Amino acid sequence: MRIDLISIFPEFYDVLDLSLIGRAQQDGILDVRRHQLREHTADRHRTVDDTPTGGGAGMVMKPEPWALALDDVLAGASGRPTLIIPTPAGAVFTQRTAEDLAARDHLVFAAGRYEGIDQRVTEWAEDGFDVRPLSIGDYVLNGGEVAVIAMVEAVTRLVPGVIGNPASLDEESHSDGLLEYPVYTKPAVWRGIPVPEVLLSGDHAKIAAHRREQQMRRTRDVRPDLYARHLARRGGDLA
Ligand code: 6GU
Repeated sequence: MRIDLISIFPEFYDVLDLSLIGRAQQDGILDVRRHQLREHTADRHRTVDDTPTGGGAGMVMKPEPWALALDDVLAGASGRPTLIIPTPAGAVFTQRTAEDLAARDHLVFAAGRYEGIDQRVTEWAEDGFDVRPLSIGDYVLNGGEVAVIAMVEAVTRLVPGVIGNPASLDEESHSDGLLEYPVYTKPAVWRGIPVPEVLLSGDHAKIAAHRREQQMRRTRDVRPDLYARHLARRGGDLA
């Protein structure tokens, strides 16, 4: 999978050289390319922002540097890449979004700063890209970079070969609309607190039933919104 990251702070993305994503790059599974948006400006100050048309607080990212940067990416692309524009005004990125994006060959992330990118860039980009404005939740960040890192991590761990043990993807939180069950390791009693006895029984059916119940309880208590949706689809409410 090819991933292009455009930002005025491409250094944010240095963390992607660590751990599993760093390894996947070394292994040639991921081709991550960082781009400095300011390289697509022509003035002495390398200006990327301007005042909002119509007035108001803050600054808006000028459209032209984005068009030039995106045209550069397109020039080296084969098909029609997916362009993700991180914005708190986007549709919410979920595990389903991650699964959808993980099946694509080429993702481009355009991280804005300030109050966002001139809206016409979104419209213009539809010609060459499948454009997806996405938010990572209902709160505001100073810029899109941290959101991009979260999305890149959620997407790339689903790409075959990035994670050593793909079975670990099946039982995790959100994979089936419920939160993950609590996990334990050795010792069986730690600082006076025992692990649930059933987990030591060796009875795999009983363990699976226990874990399912824990998932349901946790989801009901912590995320009633997810629990209601789960019940509507699958039924099986807790006693
Ligand atoms: Cl994608 N960007 C910014 N700036 N803030 C956010 C966000 C994205 N998602 C939630 N808050």
